[in-house]
Amino acid sequence: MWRWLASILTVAATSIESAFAAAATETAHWGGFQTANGPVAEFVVGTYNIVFWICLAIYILVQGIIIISIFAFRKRKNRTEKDAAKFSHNTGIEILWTVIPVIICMFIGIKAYQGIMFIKTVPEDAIAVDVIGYQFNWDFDYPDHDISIPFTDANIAPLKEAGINNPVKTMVVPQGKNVVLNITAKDVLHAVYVPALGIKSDAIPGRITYSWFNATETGDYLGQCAELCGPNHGEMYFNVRVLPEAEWEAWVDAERKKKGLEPYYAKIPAPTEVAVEDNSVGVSDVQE
Ligand SMILES: [Cu+2]
Repeated sequence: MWRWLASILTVAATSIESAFAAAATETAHWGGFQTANGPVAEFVVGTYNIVFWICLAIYILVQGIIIISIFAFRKRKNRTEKDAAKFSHNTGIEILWTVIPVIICMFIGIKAYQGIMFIKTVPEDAIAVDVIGYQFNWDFDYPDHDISIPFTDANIAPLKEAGINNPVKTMVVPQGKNVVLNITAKDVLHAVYVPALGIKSDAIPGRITYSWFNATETGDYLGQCAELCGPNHGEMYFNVRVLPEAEWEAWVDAERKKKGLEPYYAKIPAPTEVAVEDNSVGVSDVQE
């Protein structure tokens, strides 16, 4: 019996030890989440953490009561049926174990509702990217900038780390700016999933769903399809590259140049700005 108990304790100690070892690395949360990048991901991971600790406390409480009961109330030689407790109800405890779970559920419900409102309220200044899923890839179009992502790249660090060698498309976004993804699909259901940025949204044919984020750290972040959509669903990866704002603007202008379009962000020469101001005065004069 004691050997059995010792082996259980050893397993528990080993799991706790490995959990804390994982917590020490920055790349992965020991509950399974990637390091949150930006306010949306922080809200998602923060809410998960609160719920996780509540669950852990309940688990320890319930298991503790079970283990104590097994040992304290086990059958003993000098005990007979007459020694057993005869009560079947305890009003105080029954009120307590009704009220406490209600409070916990209400707290989690309110927290989840706040999260949904936060995730679904897109900031007005968000830069739009249209995301279109199809079997088995993604299109990323920038409607305000008249560009789309044409290139694929197999040489992306998070892909390499995950053992993925297929070339994938890279959505390029600026650091510290609000970005909204307008998501749809061409054929069947897909889902856009970028764990580090807190994005997970269904891509539904004939419907537009949306999701926003604001990446505070630069770098490459692995995304994938999270809705079983066919035989190559497991290879429907993409990359999100977060660039410093100035570099992103230069990238937009370079992509526009490839299409023969004027730069979007490069500064307009001073004389033109003066001319625009003069015109506006003229227009307002006419209107008056
Ligand atoms: Cu899929």
